Amino acid sequence: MQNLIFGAFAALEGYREGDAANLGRAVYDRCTVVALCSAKAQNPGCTVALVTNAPPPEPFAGQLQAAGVEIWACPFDAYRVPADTNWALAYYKLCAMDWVLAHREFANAAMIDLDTYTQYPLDDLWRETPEAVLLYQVPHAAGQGMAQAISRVYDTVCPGGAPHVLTHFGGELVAGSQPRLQAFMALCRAYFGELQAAGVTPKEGDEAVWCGAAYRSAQAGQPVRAANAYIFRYWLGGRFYFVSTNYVLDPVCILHLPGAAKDRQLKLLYRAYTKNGRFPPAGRVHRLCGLPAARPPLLRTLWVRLLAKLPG
Ligand SMILES: [Mn+2]
Repeated sequence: MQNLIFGAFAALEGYREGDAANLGRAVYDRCTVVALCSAKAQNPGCTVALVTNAPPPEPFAGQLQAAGVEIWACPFDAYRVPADTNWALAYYKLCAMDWVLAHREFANAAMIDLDTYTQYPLDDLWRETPEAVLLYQVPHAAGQGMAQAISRVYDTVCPGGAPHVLTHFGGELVAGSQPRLQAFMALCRAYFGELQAAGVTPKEGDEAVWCGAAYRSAQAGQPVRAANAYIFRYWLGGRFYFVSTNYVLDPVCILHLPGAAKDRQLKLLYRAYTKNGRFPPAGRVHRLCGLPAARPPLLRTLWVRLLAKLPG
């Protein structure tokens, strides 16, 4: 049985994407082409699919199909929250994972965000998925605003044992074997149901649900692991430039480029791909993304070596 890589995209009239203003459909369509065509290029033996309630228009649909990416229609009929909720559309990822488990056969699957670029095959990820569900662990301390909010949401549903401190997992990658994902989604459904019953709609979107389910999964002896060797968030903004040299040293497979990169770096990758029919070489992708040199600054290094040699 094949392994599956898929992305989920939903559009609903009047629904919000996230913190940033809604960017407009074409921005997401370009990202979809980059994310899924690069995933297919690096993983030709995997089924790669877009799961969506709003299939992309031309030329994007044709570009996906030409690369061997399938488009699967999945209604947004579960995990719906009020339209004005922050990250309301991101809840579709939970709906899409449920749908894939109910309607498709696969050995292992990875759902990935569509503001990503896959630079290496996921072969090693598939070695881990029979052992655990893997999620990207956001490097947030317990007191970081979003991490804390996710824990507080859990407290409202489970006051016994509060205050809980949950691990902050993002929703940019959710991977596992078919049976592990089945068990994990049962926990997601149950937790989301409890939130609904308590009248709580997390402002943190799907992440609050993944985190609650991951917390319970670990407690139930069903392991959840950090997927950080396979995907990493690179924030490329001028005020929040949070990056790592792990794009090239012990390199991750998937570059996640959230925020403004959707309409900058990923747009330029789309242009290069559609112009040349293939993605640029790795070095050019890294330069385009403004990732830091994977070596220490020369003069500072020499100066510190010199100081260390001096007696004192
Ligand atoms: Mn993302």
